[in-house]
Amino acid sequence: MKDLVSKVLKGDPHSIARLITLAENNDPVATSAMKDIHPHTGSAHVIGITGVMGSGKSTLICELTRLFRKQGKTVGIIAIDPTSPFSGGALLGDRVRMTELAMDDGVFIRSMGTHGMLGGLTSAVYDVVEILDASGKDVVIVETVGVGQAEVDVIKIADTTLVIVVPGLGDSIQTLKAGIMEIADIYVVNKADRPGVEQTVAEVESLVDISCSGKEKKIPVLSTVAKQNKGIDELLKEIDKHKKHLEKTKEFEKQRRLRYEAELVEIIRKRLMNFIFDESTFKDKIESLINQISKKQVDPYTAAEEILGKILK
Ligand SMILES: Nc1nc2c(ncn2[C@@H]2O[C@H](COP(=O)(O)OP(=O)(O)OP(=O)(O)O)[C@@H](O)[C@H]2O)c(=O)[nH]1
Ligand SMILES: [Mg+2]
Repeated sequence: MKDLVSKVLKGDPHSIARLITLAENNDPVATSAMKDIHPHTGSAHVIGITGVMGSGKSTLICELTRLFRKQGKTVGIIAIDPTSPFSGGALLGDRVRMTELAMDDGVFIRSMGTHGMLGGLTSAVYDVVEILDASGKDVVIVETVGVGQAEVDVIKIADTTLVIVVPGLGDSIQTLKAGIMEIADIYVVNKADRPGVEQTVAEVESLVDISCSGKEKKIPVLSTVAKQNKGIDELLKEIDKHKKHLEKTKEFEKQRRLRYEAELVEIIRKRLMNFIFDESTFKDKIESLINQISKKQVDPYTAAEEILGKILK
């Protein structure tokens, strides 16, 4: 185990992959390794990228990664793929772009299924971010599709969050209005080669004006054509600017605390759920309470209080 940790800290890709798999499987070895790894984390810039399905997130990540590599930075990429129950494969958008990145030693790509996630992100995602950070990656990018809790949770993990929208999709603007407006640090209107881009940019900007009114910092809105590598330089500049802004203000620390709080809550939640629902101590009790609830001998609240009372004892 010590050997595994020291190899991960040296950036060995096989050891990184192995530890991630152990973490995904809730292996006790991983728990122990994660404890050793934590002191070595904190230097990676974590970037979250969310947006509707097919908006070009993966393509954008590939292009951004290329630029980071040109700057000599190493990159870890985590693609959270809700459509696939499999994990471990590399499922980033464009194959040619992918292959090029996959052959680069300075890039580590991992895809994770949302299988088994209860709405939000599992603690395994937090683990993977920590592992890649500790392995020396300068940048860690997390891709999530903009549906449900996972996209809201990504802001808790990421120092800098990008929300991707595309022209002509009234839907994506509606989604923004419906509440993810607050999560973006940078808006990207990708597929700017498509008709309607000016209108979409204008719509996003007017939403930004409303949500940023009275604040000193306005959220930037950029347009890109990821497929043709257009606008990526400017995007990278905005990302760097945001990072500098975080470092200059107290925001960076605040953001990190948000991540650790989310991670702590997730670990406790998972452990408690396992304790209550997997341990045999409670299994029979729960079965019998469910029977009683069905027969109206007890109500669900009283039953829940009985279980909680046992834990708190
Ligand atoms: N026209 C146009 N197509 C693009 C652009 N960027 C990406 N695409 C294409 O859009 C499709 C989806 O791209 P992805 O990068 O896989 O999008 P994604 O958001 O990662 O998709 P999911 O992970 O499935 O949600 C691909 O066929 C890309 O080639 C762009 O700027 N313009
Ligand atoms: Mg993708």
